[in-house]
Amino acid sequence: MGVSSIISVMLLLVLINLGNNIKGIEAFHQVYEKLQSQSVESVNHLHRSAFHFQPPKHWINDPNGPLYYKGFYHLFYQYNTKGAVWGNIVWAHSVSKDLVNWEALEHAIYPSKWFDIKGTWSGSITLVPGKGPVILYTGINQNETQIQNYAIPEDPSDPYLRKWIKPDDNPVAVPDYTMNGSDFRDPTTAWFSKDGHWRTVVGSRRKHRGIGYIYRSKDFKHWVKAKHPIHSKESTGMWECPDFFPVSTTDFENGLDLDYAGPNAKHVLKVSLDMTRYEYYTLGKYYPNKDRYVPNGESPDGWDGLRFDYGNFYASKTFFDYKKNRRILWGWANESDTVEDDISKGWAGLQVIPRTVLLDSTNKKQLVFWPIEEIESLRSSYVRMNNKDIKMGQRLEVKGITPAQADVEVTFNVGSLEKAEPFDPSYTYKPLDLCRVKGSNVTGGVGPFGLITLATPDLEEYTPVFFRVFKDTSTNKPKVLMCSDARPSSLKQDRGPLKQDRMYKPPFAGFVDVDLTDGRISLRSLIDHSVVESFGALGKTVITSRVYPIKAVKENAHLYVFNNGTQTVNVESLDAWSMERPLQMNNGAT
Ligand code: DQQ
Repeated sequence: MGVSSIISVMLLLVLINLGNNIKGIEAFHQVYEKLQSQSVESVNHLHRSAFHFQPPKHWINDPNGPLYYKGFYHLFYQYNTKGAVWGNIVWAHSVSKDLVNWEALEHAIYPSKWFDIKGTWSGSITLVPGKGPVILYTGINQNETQIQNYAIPEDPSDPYLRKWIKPDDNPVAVPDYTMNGSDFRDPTTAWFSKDGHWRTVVGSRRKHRGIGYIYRSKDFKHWVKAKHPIHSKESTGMWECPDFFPVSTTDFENGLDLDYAGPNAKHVLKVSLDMTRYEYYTLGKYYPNKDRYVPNGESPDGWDGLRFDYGNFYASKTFFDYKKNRRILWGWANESDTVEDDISKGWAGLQVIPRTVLLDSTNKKQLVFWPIEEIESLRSSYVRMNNKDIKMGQRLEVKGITPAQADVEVTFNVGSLEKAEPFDPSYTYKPLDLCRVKGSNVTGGVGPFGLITLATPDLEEYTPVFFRVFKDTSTNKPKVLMCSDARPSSLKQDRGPLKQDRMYKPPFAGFVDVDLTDGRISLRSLIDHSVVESFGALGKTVITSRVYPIKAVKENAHLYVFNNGTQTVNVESLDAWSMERPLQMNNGAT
């Protein structure tokens, strides 16, 4: 092959890879103008989640706000009032005392004024002393320009915060001549600094450079753009839903509020990339005097960066929970079914189970995420397995619970790493490519081993979540891959060749930073009919997947632990629970 053919092949591979990446999680709310107001006749419950946050029908996307206020957790979210695809977006509003049961309230914000007549898009809430909660959100004006507005509660003493006013002195920030009016959105929760200013970050881009503009205000009404963005990065495209917050480097139990300015903290900047439909974050240092954030360079600042979740998860947002001193993450998991099926089932999208966010105490180089403890109140029937060896090719069924609606925690011990396959660090393999090639049935040395969720007994349909342990040939240390593979999840046929007519069944994957010195690695999966949220090594690597089996549904779904590696793996402990439905999940919402 000549040099030019080699270059063409390489280019083709890059393009294919780029195509795959851009396809990403297909999370984006595509605009289907004809479909967005198609009313929902009835709701199909086959794949509806039981204990995840969902309204009774219609489309949802980004979590907005969240806030703890006067005894209630408030969740706002982007919601189509008229149908099951993206469109007609309002800020829907629900409240909860426990983050498990939710009461739907009237919509908080909807297009009604010149400064948001064409859209009320994502934003945040800040608790402003003396004023109460203030919403910052993106409004779309008549010219389709994205501008930033504020809204205040009609009655801040109402713990439900039912009614919101959008004052006439809006907008508070408009794009200037250097900025792109169609890419200027999603203001973050603001933080107060010692210099007497509030600050917020608004996502944007200049050509292919993703940008976070920082704005300052003394009174929360007049906002001035700082001279430089807080941070920007070439080739990352539009930054949607930025999130910026501190984490403690010494306290691994509590979260920090945004205005924390003491020692022993790092900052996190997360952005949601419109180009790839994935998110990534960096850890770094915030210089308040310069209005700058500088990533610490320990992880990539770009497409290959660390992720809150390596699966179907987007537009996420954290908030500080004053009740329990923790930082909580919400994120949206879109459908990956066909558009026609979304419409016929009458709903699309859910919010993942809220997760606490902390710096990883073991390496201090990444975050760890864990489902909020409140979700455990839904656990009912319980089974346990102890000290069971699983030999190569073995699969043990977890019986006695409802596998389609379950919480399962398992600790594996892999014993020796002698048989682990070599991992050449010079491979440019991305975890996703590795998982695509080394699926759950491809025999390895140590692994693949893990859980088989939403399965038929003959494995016609199944969603495996598993680890595969390699040995880094340069350091001799383990390199652990975690996969959640939707490829075998459903027998359902595509409706046609177009993207919208195909179910998206990707393998999702990430590496897990563990040294396995004691041989142990844990896996927890929350399984809820069409969503599987998995937490590797106590939340170091998290993967959410959406799947639509047609046989492995409800009481016909099964759950197994398995091992397809030559090395026997020990299940030190496995605890599994059926999960109940919350008593109240947005009943009666419109
Ligand atoms: N969704 C909102 C936008 C945001 C995007 C519109 C992210 O504000 O950028 O529904 O999913």
